[in-house]
Amino acid sequence: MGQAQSQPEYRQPTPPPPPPLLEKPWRKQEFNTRYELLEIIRNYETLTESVEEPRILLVGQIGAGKSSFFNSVNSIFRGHVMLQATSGYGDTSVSKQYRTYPVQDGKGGKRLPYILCDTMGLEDSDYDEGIRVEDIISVIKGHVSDLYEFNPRAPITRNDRRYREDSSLADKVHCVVYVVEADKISLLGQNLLKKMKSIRAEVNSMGIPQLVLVTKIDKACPEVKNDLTKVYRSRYIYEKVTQLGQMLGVPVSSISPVKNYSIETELNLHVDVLILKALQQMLRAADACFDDMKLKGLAQ
Ligand SMILES: Nc1nc2c(ncn2[C@@H]2O[C@H](COP(=O)(O)OP(=O)(O)OP(=O)(O)O)[C@@H](O)[C@H]2O)c(=O)[nH]1
Ligand SMILES: [Mg+2]
Repeated sequence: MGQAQSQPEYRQPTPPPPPPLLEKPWRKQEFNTRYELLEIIRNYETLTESVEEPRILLVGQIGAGKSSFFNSVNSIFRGHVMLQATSGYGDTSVSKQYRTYPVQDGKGGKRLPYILCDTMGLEDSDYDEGIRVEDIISVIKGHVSDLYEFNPRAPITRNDRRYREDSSLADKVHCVVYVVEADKISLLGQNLLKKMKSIRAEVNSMGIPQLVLVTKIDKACPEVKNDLTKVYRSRYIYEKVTQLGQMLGVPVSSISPVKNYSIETELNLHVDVLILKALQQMLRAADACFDDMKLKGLAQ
């Protein structure tokens, strides 16, 4: 018998990586709609007697871009980039206080019909760090008033002078927005997810709509950094948004990707359109909250 000839080892050629841009966008978005969106938001009305200004609450990890989102919305309506809420990077949350921000339509202009509520960041730790879940729930129920300084070691109590015992429907939150960084979705820690899930469970039981804002899309994908209009064709952003939807148990349709104003000094049409679109979603969600409350006889 002849010796078996050793066959040359056959190696599968490594397939080329999929192209970074999808052929079709995963969501339709025109980028020349800034004017229409501004008008829709300016003319928004709640159609609910008891509440004129829906409260939109921003919740999320430290440094996720909550304060920057308020600054971005404020900048768009002011007509130039503004840094009203303190933002930046810190070892602990830069925002320590509960802040409720109305937005003005231009300098000295009329007050726009919604309030953005900014909180201290959540920490991915088991210890007394970052905002407490109980405090977020108290905020949602309308018990916490503007300028309350969160204490990571103890939740707000009835004895605090900023505790509002009898909160009205107008004091409560009408849409909860979870803010998550696009470039950190795979890195969300278990403790942080646990905190977000317990907030979600509580908010679900209160019947308040919940949305997700994915920030820093410019940091997560170079194609998007070069051209924001590619956001809905970015394979990476699509994969991350889908993954986040599964992690938080929310539909992809409730997730809005944005880039906040961070280093720029001038407004940009494409940045504005994504921010305004996200805000429009939040106002629509608040409307759903009011419709539900009317059905339950809790609002007129
Ligand atoms: N490139 C980029 N940077 C962003 C974006 N959003 C926020 N940043 C930057 O991220 C840092 C943190 O943003 P903040 O708005 O302070 O985050 P925060 O969620 O309010 O953080 P805490 O108050 O500490 O909980 C700041 O330096 C911002 O300029 C974004 O969309 N893109
Ligand atoms: Mg902040």
